Amino acid sequence: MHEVSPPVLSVDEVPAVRSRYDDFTAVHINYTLQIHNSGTFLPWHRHFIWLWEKALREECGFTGTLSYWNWALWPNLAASPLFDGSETSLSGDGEFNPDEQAAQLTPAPGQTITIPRGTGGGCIRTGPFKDWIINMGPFNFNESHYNSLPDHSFAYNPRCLVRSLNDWLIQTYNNQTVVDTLLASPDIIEFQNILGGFPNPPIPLGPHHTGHRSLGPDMLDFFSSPQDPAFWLHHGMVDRLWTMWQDADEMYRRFALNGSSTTWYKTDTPEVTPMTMVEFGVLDHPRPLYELMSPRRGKYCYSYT
Ligand SMILES: [Cu+2]
Repeated sequence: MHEVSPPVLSVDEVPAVRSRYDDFTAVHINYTLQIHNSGTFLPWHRHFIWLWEKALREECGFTGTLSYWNWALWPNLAASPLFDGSETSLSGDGEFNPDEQAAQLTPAPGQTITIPRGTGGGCIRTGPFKDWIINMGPFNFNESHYNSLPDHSFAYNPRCLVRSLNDWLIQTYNNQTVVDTLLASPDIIEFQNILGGFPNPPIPLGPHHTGHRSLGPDMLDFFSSPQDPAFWLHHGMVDRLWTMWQDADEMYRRFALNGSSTTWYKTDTPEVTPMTMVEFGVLDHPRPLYELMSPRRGKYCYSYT
């Protein structure tokens, strides 16, 4: 029997939490070992970004709606309106860091992929998030294989936001062919395998992972990635594609779920069902998954174009 860390009971008392934004990051960290590569991944993140939009609208006076990063539209990240470094962007690349190296990944036994380094690797240079301070992380990816959260999970560690734009990743793994293949998935198992890339991926490295990786180390952080504001638009795209896939077959896909509620599909928790409860710490009360399966039911009322 594996131990999974208990939920955050009071994020307000966590030293690293210095802002409302940090509440969201701390909650994501706290549930990381349940909500990724698991049966709760899609509905949990749907509700997480919905809570974010709600906070923006109700607490920050935002009158718009959460948008999404349509990966395939922008094969050159630095030329996209999202990451061109302009005042209306989410800021662009980081300073060039000569120490950043190409990465070698082994997504399956006997299979090695060399990912060229990105173009930055240092603190963000331009745009609205220049001089932005993030307070949590970084985490070592191997810590995601633990059964409980690392000791330093909520330590206060103020630092700049680092980016390293990587067009190769976006062009290779987040192109329209990949998106079309994902949408053609016959069942939720295949949909999750293609999106997540693990385990036994039909396409090595899924577009969820590579979208994170294409922006650099802070966005790639398995625990604290919400600290990069692009997180919300990346997960907007994930939610959009899940919505499109669900909408294509109301009868069989609306409540289709696959996996346990432990990260890496560990079997120490049962297979999720629509009745499985998921938690959101200080952000919301626990919800059964069935409430999170349709953008047009219950509390939700949104659609994608
Ligand atoms: Cu996440």
